[in-house]
Amino acid sequence: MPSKNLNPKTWSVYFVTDRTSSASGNILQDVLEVARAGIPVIQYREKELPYSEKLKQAQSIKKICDRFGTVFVVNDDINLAIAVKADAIHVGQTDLLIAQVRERLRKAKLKMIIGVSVSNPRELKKALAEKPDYLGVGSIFRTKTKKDAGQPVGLTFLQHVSRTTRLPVIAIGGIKTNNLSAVLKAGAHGAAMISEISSSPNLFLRVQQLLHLAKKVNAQKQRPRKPIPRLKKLIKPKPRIKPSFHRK
Ligand code: TZP
Ligand code: MG
Repeated sequence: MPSKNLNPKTWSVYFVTDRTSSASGNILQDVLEVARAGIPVIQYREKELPYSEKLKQAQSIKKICDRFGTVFVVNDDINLAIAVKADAIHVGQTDLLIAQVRERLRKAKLKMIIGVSVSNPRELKKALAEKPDYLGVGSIFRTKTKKDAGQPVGLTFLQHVSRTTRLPVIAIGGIKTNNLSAVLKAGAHGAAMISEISSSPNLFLRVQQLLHLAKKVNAQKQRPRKPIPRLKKLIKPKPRIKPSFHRK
């Protein structure tokens, strides 16, 4: 099994499943394409499905993720996350408290990365006190994918979160190829996407393009800025020649 990169700061592009936004309608096929393209992380997020069906799908996705060295995250459902031995669990504000998640993991003798969503300063304060392993911030832009996403929080809030904490920050909501660069420049370590990936006619290519772009932007962010040379030193002073009538 290839090793997985368990540092959320390296999760530049993060795929979240959603059968209702999938062009193929087959999330296992989507997951396979996305994993094959080298995405570092996939989250299983399927609402309103019977547990037995979710379990079957999650088990298959876990296998694909293990085969490609992709981190496997389960959304919300701690029972499911434990049953499939996910690498990580992501909880929203209305889901379990992180303390409860930790207690369940301790009893199951499992270690998982824990992510939590924040969409305003109050939630940020609460989340920081709970000490998760990473933060999901959003919805950054308007999105049709999550009906109850509320008002977009925008790049300003994302920038505020990134400056407030040293925790890894993953942005979500309305992120597309054409705004990914702005999201990463605002301080996010990575961007989670549903429709931009799942509604693409070629998921493999789309993910490769997104990864390439994220790598370029993140490399620019990390490069130390060249100090601007002092102008004075650059402009050599012209030798002052006294007008000849002054010379003796
Ligand atoms: N949480 C906040 S916005 C969102 C979730 C799950 C939906 C993101 O979907 P899309 O299609 O990438 O905007
Ligand atoms: Mg949730």
